[in-house]
Amino acid sequence: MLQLEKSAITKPAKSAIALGSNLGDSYAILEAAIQTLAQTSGITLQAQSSWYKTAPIGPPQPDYLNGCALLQVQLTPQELLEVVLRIEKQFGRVRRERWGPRTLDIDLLLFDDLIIETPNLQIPHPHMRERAFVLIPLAEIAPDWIDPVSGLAIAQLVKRLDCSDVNRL
Ligand code: PH2
Ligand code: MG
Ligand code: MG
Repeated sequence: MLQLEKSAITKPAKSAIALGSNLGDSYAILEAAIQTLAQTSGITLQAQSSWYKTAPIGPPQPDYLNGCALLQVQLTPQELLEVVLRIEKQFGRVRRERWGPRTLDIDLLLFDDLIIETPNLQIPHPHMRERAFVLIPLAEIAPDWIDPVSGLAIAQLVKRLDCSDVNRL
């Protein structure tokens, strides 16, 4: 019988992700994480934003470097989540306090026009609409993507926020 790999028959999807780091050599870590993603089977890197230096949200901690990327994926959202969790671990992520400092954080923001509400994965990312450190880089590479929850484009969402603490590197 003809054996087709799952990836060969799944229609590619588009996903937007956010990356952040505020421990270690953040720039080198983020660039290496993007390259690791780009080399992962089932993932094609389509666009990468600039990196931004951003004031921390949450407990007192160093400034972050943040950016976003657009991926074409032949993976389910759950499979993509497993890939990014594995890459976070590979770059030394240790989970301590919520919203505390980290060598690498990769969050799934959008996946086609899907709305997913499961205990370990929510898409669109539940906090993306209020975070300038997410929306400013995302607006650079996907201004017209419509957030399926609010019905607003990323370029519209970013206009509602104070963007003063997010500065291009
Ligand atoms: N991530 C957090 C908490 N606070 N602040 C900035 N500036 N950038 C982040 O990526 C960030 C944060 C939890 O994921
Ligand atoms: Mg995060
Ligand atoms: Mg995260």
